[in-house]
Amino acid sequence: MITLYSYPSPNGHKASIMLEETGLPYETVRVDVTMGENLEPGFLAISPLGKIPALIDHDAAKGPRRVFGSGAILEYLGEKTGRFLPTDMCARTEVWNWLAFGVSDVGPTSVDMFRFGVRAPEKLPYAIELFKSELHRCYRALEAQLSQTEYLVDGEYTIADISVFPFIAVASQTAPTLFETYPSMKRWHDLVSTRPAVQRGMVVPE
Ligand SMILES: N[C@@H](CCC(=O)N[C@@H](CS)C(=O)NCC(=O)O)C(=O)O
Repeated sequence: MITLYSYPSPNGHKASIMLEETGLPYETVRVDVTMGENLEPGFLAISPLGKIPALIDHDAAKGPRRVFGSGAILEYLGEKTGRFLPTDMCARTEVWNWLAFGVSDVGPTSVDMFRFGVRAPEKLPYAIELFKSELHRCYRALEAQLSQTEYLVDGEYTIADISVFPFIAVASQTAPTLFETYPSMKRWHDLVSTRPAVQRGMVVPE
């Protein structure tokens, strides 16, 4: 059994999509980050930064094991199940490239855009323009890749797709005209969206 600690958000959804895709048995503990539950000592012992997602694998070799952060969770579950992670070294390296892109580029830039464009009480044009331009830099990179490959890494759905998809899904909802500029990104988004495990994972926790 796996215990997933999460909250409805793109990073949390990466973990729940992967759990749904692999079919591993899991339970979900909702950690309300808006109420500070993520900063309680019990959760910090699992996720030192106090961020979701995190999980405990109670069936790991050598006893229960914690895994925190969406990238580590995708990699861990990919290794544990041997699924959505190619064995061929060339393809595997490409998976790492795009997995890291999801964790270090499109994810944080989307969050910064939301913070400075929506949340900030004072709107700073410099910050808004900077993050907008960085976000479109990410989208251009995705568009270029997806105009050549069905999924992010060749014709195979992998943890790289899961690492990026939830942020593109949210962006397409908040900016309905986004896909007019990025047709290949739309094709890929629509393809990934049809997966039943993705649909289930995107609503965990409720
Ligand atoms: N690098 C982490 C980032 C996780 C993250 O930013 N989680 C947010 C929710 S999407 C969070 O827990 N925020 C609470 C906080 O920052 O206090 C990952 O890829 O999972």
